Amino acid sequence: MSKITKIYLAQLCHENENQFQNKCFPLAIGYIAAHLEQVFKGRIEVDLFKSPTSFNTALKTSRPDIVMLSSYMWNENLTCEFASNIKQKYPDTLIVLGGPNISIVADKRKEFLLNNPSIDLMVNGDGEFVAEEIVEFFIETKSIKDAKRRGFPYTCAVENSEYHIGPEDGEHRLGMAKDKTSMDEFPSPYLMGLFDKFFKDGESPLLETNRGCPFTCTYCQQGGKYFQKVRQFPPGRFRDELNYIAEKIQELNVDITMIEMTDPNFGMFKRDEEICRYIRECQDRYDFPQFVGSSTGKNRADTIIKNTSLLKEGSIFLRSSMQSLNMDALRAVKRQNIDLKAYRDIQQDMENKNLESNADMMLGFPNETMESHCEGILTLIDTGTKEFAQYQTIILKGTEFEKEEYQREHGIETKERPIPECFREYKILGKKRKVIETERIIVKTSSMTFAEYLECRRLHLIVMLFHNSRLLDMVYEYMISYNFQRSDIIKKIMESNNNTFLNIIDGYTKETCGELFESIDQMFDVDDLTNYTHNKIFRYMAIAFFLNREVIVEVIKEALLDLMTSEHEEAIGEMCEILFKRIISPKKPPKKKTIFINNEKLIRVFGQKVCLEPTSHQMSSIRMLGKIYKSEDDIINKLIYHLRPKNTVLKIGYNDE
Ligand code: B12
Ligand code: SF4
Repeated sequence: MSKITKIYLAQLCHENENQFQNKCFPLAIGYIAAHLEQVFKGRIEVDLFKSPTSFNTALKTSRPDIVMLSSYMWNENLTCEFASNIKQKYPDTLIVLGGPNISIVADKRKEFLLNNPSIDLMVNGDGEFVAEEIVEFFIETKSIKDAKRRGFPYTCAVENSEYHIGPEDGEHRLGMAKDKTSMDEFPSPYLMGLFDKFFKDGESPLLETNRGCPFTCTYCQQGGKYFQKVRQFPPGRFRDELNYIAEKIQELNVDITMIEMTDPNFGMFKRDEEICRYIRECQDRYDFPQFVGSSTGKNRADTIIKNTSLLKEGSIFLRSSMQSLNMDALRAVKRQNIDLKAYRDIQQDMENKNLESNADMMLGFPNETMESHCEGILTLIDTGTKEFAQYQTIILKGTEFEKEEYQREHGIETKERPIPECFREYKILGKKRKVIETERIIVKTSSMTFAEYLECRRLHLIVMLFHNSRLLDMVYEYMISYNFQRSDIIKKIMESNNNTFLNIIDGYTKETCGELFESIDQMFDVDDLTNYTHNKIFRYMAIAFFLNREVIVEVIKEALLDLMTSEHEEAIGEMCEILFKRIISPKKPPKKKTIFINNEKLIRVFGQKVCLEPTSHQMSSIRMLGKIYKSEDDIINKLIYHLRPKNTVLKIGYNDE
């Protein structure tokens, strides 16, 4: 009888005190494992890992024939550490690295492989069919040397960092290869039970209904030609996966309330109507998912709104990824946005349908200036954008941005920053290893100085505190009824001279600078990196909301008094008392409160009373995260990162809304 080939697939995630840094199922290795199981039924044995601890335990007890590792920017160094230690212990094990975090530049791939000689093969793009070819070959030959010489599609080895691309480019790709399992027949890791062991961790199931993106953004790994063709899984498969997940959650009685969609443009396709209908059916039957995390499409807003409004109210966030409103910057990153008038109409339509939206904005694009970046955010605030994801541009592997010529052309300068919660000392196969993950972010370009970059970061914190939290909702309504714009108060807050508030902002700016390093080597010299590895904006949000709540409300009051005439003083005072009560306390479960209004001006706008109330998603998040992040330190440094800004204040309703 021939020997069963043992394959370990690991999509590792940093863990601290048994908590994972990112809380999603390891979908990529699930797909690869599902396909391999189907093809090599009975000839292989697969095991999937997300936890470095479990992976380490498994490796200590038995030798795998093949190890398949997924590389993302948040686990690259951890993954390479494992690869190196596995190779030392088991030199005959074939080690294959894949995933989105692989350079598109052949020289850079070569450099990486030279630095990581334990990695035998490195695969770019879709992994399923290439993994099949590699496993098939290795079962036959058992030779690492031959596997490295063989030339699998989009695969390289240190001896040859150019890709081998076969006569048919699409032959190794799911949904493009002729005579291979099609999208319709492709096995689901959920339905095969491969993910059953991950439910107990209480993380969000990741689901994919399509793959590929028709857009071409140069800072994004999905913007390359390789990803342009969108391939779709049948909706029925998604329905079955969702119901399977909902039933598993009930059966195991675990606290999982949300799913995360991987589709780069969720809701944008006509057939997404069916997908959304299935989500709604599941919500009605199982009260799950209470929240759907997704990156919604970049155009066809009417289709997206129509489709996603089928879901339960408040259970999805639409992401209007604007990134920038500066045409020169957009041209430099080959991105097209919808025009602002259409965007405004969409915000209005979403408001009418009670849909929440979020706009992605990126800092650090070529040709972007401090003025255009800040103006862009303020303009979007006035169009009714409820929340901003304010990203810094990272030089990601697999994108145009990583090319030296592109960086030179735009005067791009970068710094290394430790990724929050991705730092720890591990014991890997008996050896102690300090592992740090970093991101290389743009802090200066030909059009923006470093000082201007910091100024933009200060605006980001202000937007996070006052706008993203929804704390100003009531204030905005009041201001608009007196013909002010929302951005007027944000501009005033930017000019605030409240001392305690300025100290908070200064602390944030100092720590923002302090977390920027020239290289990863410098980080190893720091005694305790813990203080550098928390997301600064969320840390300062916790400092502001949980330790300085009265200051935050004071700043709003001062800004309003400065903006509006003295006849509003009483109304402002009463409104600020309500705002104070909206901010949750991390240690007390939030409760519903009804507040009667006295001031005539306020009554005219809001009616006789307001109701402050936690949403059910907020309650369950606070319950779940409260069990994990209990210490003062964790509450300040980690809680809001996972809770999300919107959940830091109670929902507000007017009269009996
Ligand atoms: C879901 C998701 C997340 C989740 C976490 C996902 C997780 N736990 O794995 C959340 C929401 C937390 C997240 C956050 C971020 N993400 Co994200 N995310 C995604 C997303 C949308 C889906 C990932 C996925 O599961 N796809 C489906 C699977 C099947 O595809 P896949 O991962 O590419 O795997 C296939 C191949 O790569 C290959 N493969 C993978 N592993 C292996 C291994 C072997 C051996 C082989 C042969 C092949 C192979 O085969 C797989 C099947 O075909 C992708 C974009 C996308 N649509 O893929 C971005 C993406 C992974 N994210 C990205 C980024 C940049 C981020 C953020 C930094 C964004 C930000 N600025 O904050 C943060 C970082 C968070 C952090 N600090 O940890 C980048 C990563 C680029 C890189 N070089 O690593 C991506 C690719 C998007 C992009 N903009 O380019 N993300
Ligand atoms: S940023 Fe979004 S739209 Fe642009 S290429 Fe990436 S996934 Fe597609």
